[in-house]
Amino acid sequence: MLKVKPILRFLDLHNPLSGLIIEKVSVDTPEGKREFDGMWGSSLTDSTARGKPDIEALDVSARVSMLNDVLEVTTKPIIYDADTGGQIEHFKFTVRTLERLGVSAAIIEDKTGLKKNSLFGTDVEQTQDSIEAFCQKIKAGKQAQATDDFMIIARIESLILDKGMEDAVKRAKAYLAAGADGIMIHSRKKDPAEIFEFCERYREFGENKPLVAVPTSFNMVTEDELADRGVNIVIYANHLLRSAYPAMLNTAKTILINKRSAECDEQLLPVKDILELIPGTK
Ligand code: SPV
Ligand code: MG
Repeated sequence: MLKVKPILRFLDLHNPLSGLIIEKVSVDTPEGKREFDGMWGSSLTDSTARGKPDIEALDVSARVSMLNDVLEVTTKPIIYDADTGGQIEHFKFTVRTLERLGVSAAIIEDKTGLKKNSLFGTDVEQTQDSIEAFCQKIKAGKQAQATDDFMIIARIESLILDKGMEDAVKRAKAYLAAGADGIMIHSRKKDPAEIFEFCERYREFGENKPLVAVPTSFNMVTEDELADRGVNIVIYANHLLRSAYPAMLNTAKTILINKRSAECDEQLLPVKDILELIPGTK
């Protein structure tokens, strides 16, 4: 898919129903049918959906069990958010498990210790891993793979942690040399300038390995603008859950206010449609 499309778009996954939306939704445009290419197994939305903080509190077995349920009813590729990847000795098993399950890629981020969500930036304590230790983790993961198909993408947190562009570029080179199949560069700025600068520097390596961007903060940037700068995968990391939560909260409040459900019905999926949403229910 990476070879034939200019840019791939992924959307957050937190249960099989969100997976089915990603699988099936499409819009007709003057350039033809447009759809999502795959699912992002977000640590933030998977944790949030289960009422847990995004600090690797959900263990790998719980995360994998959700993916397994998703894969029973969908077919599109999954990129799994593997957080820090955990201990190197444990990461090897995670890779084997994901690969066996049919997940396409895992992204590990170069942080160590208690992981906090990147979008907190420097508001919370977050520790970046050393280049040497993180390269060891990448190498161990690549060695653990049973086939050539699975991808391990290295995520750089230098811009998130205000360590600067030079640090980000240095790490990208080192991680690719250690065997990473691609790089994810993250930023929490509203302006995409630092992402664009990184893209330019990255293409100078001449490596041609996929580059991943997650435009949650710099959300004015378009897919075309990212593709023009050499981004290969764009991830909308949390948007399905962020849209579901206010809708559910509003329904709950409307019932409380009115002491009945008639007032919220207009905004809901009709009962007939929920019964027929999943094929085979009848
Ligand atoms: C996630 O979706 O869990 C991510 C992306 O890791 S972010 O929340 O921006 O760190
Ligand atoms: Mg995450």
